[in-house]
Amino acid sequence: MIDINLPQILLGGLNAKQFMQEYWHKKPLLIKSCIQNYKSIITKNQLFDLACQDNIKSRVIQQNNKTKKWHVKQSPLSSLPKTNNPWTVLVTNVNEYNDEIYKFMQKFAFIPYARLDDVMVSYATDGGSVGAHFDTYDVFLFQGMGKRCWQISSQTDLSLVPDSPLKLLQNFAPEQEWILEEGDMLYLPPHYAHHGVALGECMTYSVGFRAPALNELIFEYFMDMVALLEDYDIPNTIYSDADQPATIKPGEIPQKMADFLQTSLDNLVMPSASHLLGTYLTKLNDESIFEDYLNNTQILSLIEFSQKTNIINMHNASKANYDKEYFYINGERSICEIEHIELLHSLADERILNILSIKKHAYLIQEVYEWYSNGWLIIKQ
Ligand SMILES: [Mn+2]
Repeated sequence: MIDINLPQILLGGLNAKQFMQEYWHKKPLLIKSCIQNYKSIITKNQLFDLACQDNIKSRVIQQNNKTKKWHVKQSPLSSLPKTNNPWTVLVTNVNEYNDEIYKFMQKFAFIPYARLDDVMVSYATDGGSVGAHFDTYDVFLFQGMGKRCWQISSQTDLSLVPDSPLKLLQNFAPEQEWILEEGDMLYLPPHYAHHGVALGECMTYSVGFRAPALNELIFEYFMDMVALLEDYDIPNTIYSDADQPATIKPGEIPQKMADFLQTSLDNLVMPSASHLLGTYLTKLNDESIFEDYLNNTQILSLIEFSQKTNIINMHNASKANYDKEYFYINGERSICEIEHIELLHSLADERILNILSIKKHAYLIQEVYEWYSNGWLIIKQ
């Protein structure tokens, strides 16, 4: 785990505690050379291969040199542009497909995984840009290969250019400008206007965070409720009213009928907020990644697994978190028995588990084995 009291080069000499107190979700921070002896994390050819895979979300953004018109193409991409116009390719969730990018993302584990979204990697040709815009999330913009000029503004006018295929600011008024070189990083809180232009070929890694919106959560909550209804044993009792007296107000809903429903509603066990968050936040981006993994991997039997394995890791694409009662993994919930709490919490926090430590817990090893057979946990060679 990251020592949150230890000054970090990644944060320009601040420790994680200071960064969170002073900058996170509040104001921008520029960090020069945030990785010692920086070496390329992902090459442009590796990125191009990912960009053109069917199941990966990517897009190409071009701006016409003459007309200045923007053109956006969403994945699936069969090829990348061969043009003199400046263009950018952006690939999302690269952390799920590339071990080095995954490791890079783990440097930010001083922020709850519940907030973490993904690492998007972009490649741009000289002059490539996605225009002046703002994002609704916190982001660390790390400069990989090459250089990019960033302009930022604390402006509150966030009105957008109408009828554009891109979300572009109508009145961008830059206040600060920096040239980011390999290994530099810029942190931006949400709604901070920014514009990055590639100076020569360049690659940028965006560690993006998500913050769930209440309307989305509440919608999800009720969608979950619908699914849960199938598991509920709802009595199909039919309203009966042998005691209904004759009425002179036939238009009035009988109180007894309202009570009939209300009592049953009150008795329903509603999922807790934390339960919803656990399953919602661990929902997978792309399940096919596990199918691909299982197709190329020899899965051990339960006996081999418990005898031969020492260390098991979360697959890069697996998501896990926990609350006081439950452990959530890839959208599924499982109860944390008291004697397993520490182990399951460390699996979610550290994303690694020592099998020796769970050998004496027969039930837990069964469960962990099931996750392993789903491809959710893996044995790294
Ligand atoms: Mn942005």
